[in-house]
Amino acid sequence: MADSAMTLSEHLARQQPPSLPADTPTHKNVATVVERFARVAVGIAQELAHAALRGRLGVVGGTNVTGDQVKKMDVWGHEVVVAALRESRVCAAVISEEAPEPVEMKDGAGAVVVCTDPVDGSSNLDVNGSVGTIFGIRAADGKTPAASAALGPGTQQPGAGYVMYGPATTLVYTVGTGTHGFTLDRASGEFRLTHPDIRIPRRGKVYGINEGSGHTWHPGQRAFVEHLKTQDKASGRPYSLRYSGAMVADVHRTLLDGGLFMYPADWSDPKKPKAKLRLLYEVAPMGMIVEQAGGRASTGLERVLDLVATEYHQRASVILGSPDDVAMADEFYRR
Ligand code: AFP
Repeated sequence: MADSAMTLSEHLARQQPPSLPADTPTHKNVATVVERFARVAVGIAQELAHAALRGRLGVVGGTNVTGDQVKKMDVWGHEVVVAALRESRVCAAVISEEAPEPVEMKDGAGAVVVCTDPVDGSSNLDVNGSVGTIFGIRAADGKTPAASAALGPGTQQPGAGYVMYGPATTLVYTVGTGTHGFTLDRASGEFRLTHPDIRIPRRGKVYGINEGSGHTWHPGQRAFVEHLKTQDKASGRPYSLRYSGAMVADVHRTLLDGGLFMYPADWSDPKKPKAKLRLLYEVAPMGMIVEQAGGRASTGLERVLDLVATEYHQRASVILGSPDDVAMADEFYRR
């Protein structure tokens, strides 16, 4: 890609988000958050590349609020992301996977609340697999605690994004004007536009899911995956299975190639289905990114952006990807 490709800052400056309710933050505040994540991602990518050499791999001991084993990089990632957002002075609070309670930021101008998983997929770290950073942005409402403004449906997000740390470091963001992808030029430290206005294919050929948990799924989910695996040349089946164990990597592939990423709930007790992924900093941001690329994001029973968060670390199931594929999944849930 030529050095002349647009930088992230130039691109953000050209976006004119659709008109939002009066209490939503200005585009400038949202753009500041995206730029902060870009800046911090350069440091995270560097640290990931050297983590084994610096003794940063492995666990610190204990689990986080959502029950995952905490890795050293999770803790470090949380600290650098929170520090970068504090310094931005546009954040009123940060809700992070690695902190049981939101981090309130009384010294900032406080236009936005950021929900983030600083190092998502961290169980991949010890095997040199891809990981990511996910963020969703919400408007602050001036109330105390500031973080409570993040509760509510994902349709209220003025922006969302993720960074994928793979062979290249890629940043994908949306502020409601489509979904755009950038690649880090390591020499200059700039993210440059490499994937403008990403449009997800209407249908794909690949599905990603942890099939080992198949026995716990909703009957509609089980029937749907069986359908995807059943040979039928005319409708392009069977689909292939790809699953990395890092949501960012699986969503990124789905966004570019089409198909499905699914993390369904455990329906072993149909009265209390239990999801794994987190609504505020995994499911809702990815839902917005995929919808802005022309895709769909559903639980099988409803649109994920309509799910109302009532708790900071609330969980939700998700089926996201190509619009025709997700519509087909919904149909199986309805049967
Ligand atoms: P970790 O950050 O604890 O590795 O969890 C990653 C994750 O939240 C998400 O990125 C993956 O899609 C999902 O969990 C993988 O979960 P399974 O290991 O249960 O398939």
